[in-house]
Amino acid sequence: MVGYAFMGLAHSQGWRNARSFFEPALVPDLVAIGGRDARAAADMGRRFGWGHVETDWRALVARPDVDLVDICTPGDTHAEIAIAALEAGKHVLCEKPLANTVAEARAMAEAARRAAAHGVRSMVGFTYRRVPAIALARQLVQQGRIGQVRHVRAQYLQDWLVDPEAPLTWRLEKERAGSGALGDIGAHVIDLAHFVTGESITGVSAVTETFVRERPLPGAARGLSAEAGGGRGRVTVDDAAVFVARLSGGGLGTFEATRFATGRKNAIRLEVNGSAGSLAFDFEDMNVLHVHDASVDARESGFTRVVVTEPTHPYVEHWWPAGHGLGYEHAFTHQAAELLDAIARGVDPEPSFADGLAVQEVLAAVETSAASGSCWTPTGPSSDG
Ligand code: SOE
Repeated sequence: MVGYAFMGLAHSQGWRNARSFFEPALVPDLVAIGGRDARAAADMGRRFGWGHVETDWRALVARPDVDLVDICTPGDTHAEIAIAALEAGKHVLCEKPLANTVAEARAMAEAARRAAAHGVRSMVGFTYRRVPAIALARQLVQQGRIGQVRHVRAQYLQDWLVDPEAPLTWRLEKERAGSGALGDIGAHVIDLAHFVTGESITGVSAVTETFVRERPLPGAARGLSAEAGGGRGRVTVDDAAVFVARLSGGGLGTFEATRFATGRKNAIRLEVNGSAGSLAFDFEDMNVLHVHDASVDARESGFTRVVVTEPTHPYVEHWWPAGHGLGYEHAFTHQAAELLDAIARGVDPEPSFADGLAVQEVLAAVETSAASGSCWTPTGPSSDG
């Protein structure tokens, strides 16, 4: 695994729990953890039982005892590491968004396609697909239970940047992160819309905004001077992105991704309205899916609150008895287990790098639309044509 921060933690516990709860045909051996800061990597290695520490990702990829490379680094390094690993014949799990640009994502999808011809597998980490209630939503759409999709309403709301003095971390640097709320969290809801509906986004009209354009550099919080890495820096990504979309089946989508939704910590909301019913999900109540069946007599119809913890629901049989519920981390265990299973069975897992590329194309279209402003019509005296 390359990277040891938040995603490194989430993935590490995923690999460990996959082994115990899913009993995969291929048992993961945590061979080596890599990262520039040897102390931080070693600390993670100790906590989760990684066997070795490598400070150069190239050395990690070259190890003959490494069969799979898990990339948990910022987006600016994904393409280089993933392509090198695939060309070295190693399976790859890569965090989202797949890359920082469409060109990189395309090169990665190409490398994945070439590698797959030799049995080398790749997957992109859109983990929320593996929340049981979301997986159930997809099953219901596939079974035709909501009919033709008319609307997708998707939001990913966080608030960790509301404070203008919150530090300027790598997530706020275009060169490292590619984009801001759009790529970091908007990518998740774009992928969920694709996954749940089975359709793709064919076009967008977007606005983006950066509310706070300058922030203290991380060193400032540690009392460093401007010369030594303190001071203030410019935010080069969006804080929020809002867009409307058309779906390949003729429906309409509205999307919102923001780090300025004061009071919302990790609210992923998805509602799909179809000709025969609707589905609604909110990650803040992640074990629940609201299901509306329009064929039920009007006197009794409405949204049913389905608690998605039955052993017959996706993934749940591997965990606790009905009603005990799963959390954020379980989706990472499901991800690890499904990748191991795909490798063992010799099939290509999902979401593929091609799925990651499809999301990247939407991200790029949103940025192009927002920058051009061509669909933007100001209100006021001149707006009556
Ligand atoms: C930060 O905004 C972040 O950690 C994202 O990078 C993750 O993808 C998201 O799931 C939670 O928030």
